[in-house]
Amino acid sequence: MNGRDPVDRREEEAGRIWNPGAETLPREELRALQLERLRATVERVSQVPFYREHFRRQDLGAHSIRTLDDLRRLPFTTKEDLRRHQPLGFLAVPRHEVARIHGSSGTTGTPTFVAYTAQDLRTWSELCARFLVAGGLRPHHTAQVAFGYGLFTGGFGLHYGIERVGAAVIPAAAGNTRRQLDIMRELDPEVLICTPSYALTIADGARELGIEPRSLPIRYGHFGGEPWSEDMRREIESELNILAFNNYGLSEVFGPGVSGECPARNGMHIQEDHFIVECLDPETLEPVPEGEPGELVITNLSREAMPLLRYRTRDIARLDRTPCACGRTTTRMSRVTGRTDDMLIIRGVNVFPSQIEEALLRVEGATPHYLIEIDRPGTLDEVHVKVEMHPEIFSDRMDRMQTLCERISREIQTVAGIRAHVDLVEPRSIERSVGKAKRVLDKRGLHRDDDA
Ligand code: DLL
Repeated sequence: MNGRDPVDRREEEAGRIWNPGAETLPREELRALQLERLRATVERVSQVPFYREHFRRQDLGAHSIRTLDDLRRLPFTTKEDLRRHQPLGFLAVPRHEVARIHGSSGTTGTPTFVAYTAQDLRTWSELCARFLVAGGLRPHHTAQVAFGYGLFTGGFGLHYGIERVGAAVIPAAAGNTRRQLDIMRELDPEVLICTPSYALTIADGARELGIEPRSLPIRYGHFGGEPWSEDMRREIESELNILAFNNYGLSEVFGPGVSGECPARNGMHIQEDHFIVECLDPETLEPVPEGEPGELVITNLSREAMPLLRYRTRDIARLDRTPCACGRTTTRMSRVTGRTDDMLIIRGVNVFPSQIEEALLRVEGATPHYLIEIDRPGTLDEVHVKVEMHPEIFSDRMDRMQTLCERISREIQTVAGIRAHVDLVEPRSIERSVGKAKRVLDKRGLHRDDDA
């Protein structure tokens, strides 16, 4: 079966480019195309009261965009702006031209809706097709989508991308791990599509049922929608014997499809004919030095229904403009290392949950299933990290457990620079997500519990 293919052959297969005309466009031509599309977008959003008002005050318009540097004259758009103009206050087309409406994955606050025209839906499928093919999908393949279908953009976005490639899609949707495994074993999909944490849940679920996860038919995984680490990739790849690819996007600027990895897996190629991505210091809003981490700020270039200018994603990543071995000419972004707003400040130290995960994966016996609990019983913050152990390590021997706790605590101190109490918990005792995992329980009442 598929799972037995040598990995190198799979890497070769993943080497294709879906749309070479767009993905390998010489930089000069790409910049010219971006400029033309930016002007058209500015013209288009002059219909939107939020931008119209700003343009009027600043005396701006499509005519003001002479070079790409003029992007910096355009206003930022924030999640709060979208919320203030709900529902659909950013619509740039008449309502009857809207073909679909999705929404943010908000767990709190007002959900924000995003709209698409029929043309937007075609563009979106193209964007997803590109990264899916870059990561091995072929027309003769079958892909199982274990993302939520609904307002969340993951399920439908990837679904239509797969169809665009001409592959078969199994819209399994999120959850019911046992059913996912049954489907997988009956239908032999080569490709699995979900959040990275759910991929591990599927592997765990298989073991529980006495199925060796590596014997499952899948060969490629496309994972996104939440942060994950290089260590987690290794874990997923070895558990499931697949090649795992990262892809990034957010509903406000389309959904999945902003960027995705090629076989070099050295950053995600940004689809720059459809987006301009800036990397800015979140305080000064000036560009960070080349290659430094900063907040990604995204401008839509091709969207009809709801193009956004300079959308502040709050995602922290680095940009890499050096050429890639795959031949694509686009800028790459690193993994998202955190969000400006999931950044925890613990006793004055900035900590991202992804750092805790990195620490856990360095310790044999710990799993990447964890929950960070922060409290402030007196004046100082206290951190407890609940960590699930591998079943074979879990034992009644207090001394062994104590040593493991200390190891983990030391690693957390090294990676994240904070002292944390580590509580080892039984395998499978931390609630599993079928979508995006919740990693933080902040009881201090300081951390804004936002969506995404
Ligand atoms: O999560 C879109 C998506 C679905 C992307 C499926 C990839 C695959 P939202 O629900 O609006 O949209 O959440 C967007 O999720 O701002 C990031 O913080 C986070 N995120 C998305 N992809 C990644 C990734 C979808 N590959 C928010 N790595 C974004 C890290 C990611 N974080």
